[in-house]
Amino acid sequence: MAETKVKAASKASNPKTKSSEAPAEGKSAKATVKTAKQPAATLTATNAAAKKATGAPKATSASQPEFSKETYLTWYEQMMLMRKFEEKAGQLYGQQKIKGFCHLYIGQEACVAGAVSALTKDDKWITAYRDHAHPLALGTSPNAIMAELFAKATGCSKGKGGSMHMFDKDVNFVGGHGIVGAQVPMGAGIAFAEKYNKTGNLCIAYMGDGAVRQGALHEAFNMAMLWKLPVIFVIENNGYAMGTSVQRTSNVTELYTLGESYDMPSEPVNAMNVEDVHNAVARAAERARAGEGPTLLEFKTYRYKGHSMSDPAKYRTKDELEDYRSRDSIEAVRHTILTHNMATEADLEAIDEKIKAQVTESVEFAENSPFPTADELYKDVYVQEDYPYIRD
Ligand SMILES: Cc1ncc(C[n+]2csc(CCOP(=O)(O)OP(=O)(O)O)c2C)c(N)n1
Ligand SMILES: [Mg+2]
Repeated sequence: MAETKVKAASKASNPKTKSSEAPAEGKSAKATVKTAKQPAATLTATNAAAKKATGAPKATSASQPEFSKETYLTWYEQMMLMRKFEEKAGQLYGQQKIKGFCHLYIGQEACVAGAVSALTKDDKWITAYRDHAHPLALGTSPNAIMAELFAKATGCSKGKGGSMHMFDKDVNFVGGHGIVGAQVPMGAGIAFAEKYNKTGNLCIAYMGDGAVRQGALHEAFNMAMLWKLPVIFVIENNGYAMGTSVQRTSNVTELYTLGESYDMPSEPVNAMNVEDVHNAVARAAERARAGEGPTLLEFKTYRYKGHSMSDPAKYRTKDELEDYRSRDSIEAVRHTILTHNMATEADLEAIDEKIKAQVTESVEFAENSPFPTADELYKDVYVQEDYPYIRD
């Protein structure tokens, strides 16, 4: 059984493998998926799953590992790169090398790593402004992301996007969006194009818990269900929209239930656990590729830092932060790797050293790159090349 699952994992983590070809997932996970058509008994199970999703992570050390060694090592490296890159970005912001807005993803790494392993390289990604980790995991060079933070011409958005507007067409990352919730209908639109062009690809659209109160989200959910679009909507519920907790925003605090109004399969996911993220995204991808339409996943996660660099996060307790830190997704993966002898401490240290060198190189690259020239100002604004309505 464990052997089958390990094989399943390595197949699903192969970028060239379509998730629709991946073997069936775990039984317990399936029980958490529901639509409004399911009987009341399943609804109760789902609510229990919601509670479980906010609770302690699964003890991965006692049982057999769910995934292959390669998958765990890839997750470790990807998540460690996200964290070290952002810790450095935070320091550089303090030194005023990086200016403007800067929202860090530290604590939320599993939300991206688990999805990358469950999708293919051809799938499309879109998110909000907390957007450094997504392209990093998709394969954008750290140099191009650091240079973008420095507003340099060698950045992935040519230095004109900054922290909130990372883009990289080469890895199918469609941004990086500063207007809360704006990327949700865009994600549905991208999925529409994939369906229209019969590509077999899907779009994964991330949003924060604050974005779910936007009207456009409900229009997008309705149309995505009506047209059975291949889209995975992901709410990264990190508990707060700036300084406002989910509980202060609405009486509906189990955010995955918002999909029920549209009969959208919806489930809560313990996103401090990368395995759970992978499994939930793989299930959603399978449905999308089978023509069954969208899924709404509520990733229960946490950001260790404030909303942005200017937020001291005084609205939450130290105990709350420590509780999440004790369930850190990178530490959990590290623990699984070591307890199952997938690698030694020395092997992991070698990965850490490699990442440190990559981050150092990205800073040097950004420092030594030029700023965009003034003639870049009107470029990349419209597809058409002449601007008859702009006069000097
Ligand atoms: C339409 C709109 N309204 C308000 C803002 C200001 N704003 C920026 S971030 C933010 C909070 C969003 O929180 P959430 O969606 O939970 O994402 P998180 O920062 O937690 O990742 C707000 C209100 C905005 N950018 N766009
Ligand atoms: Mg939030």
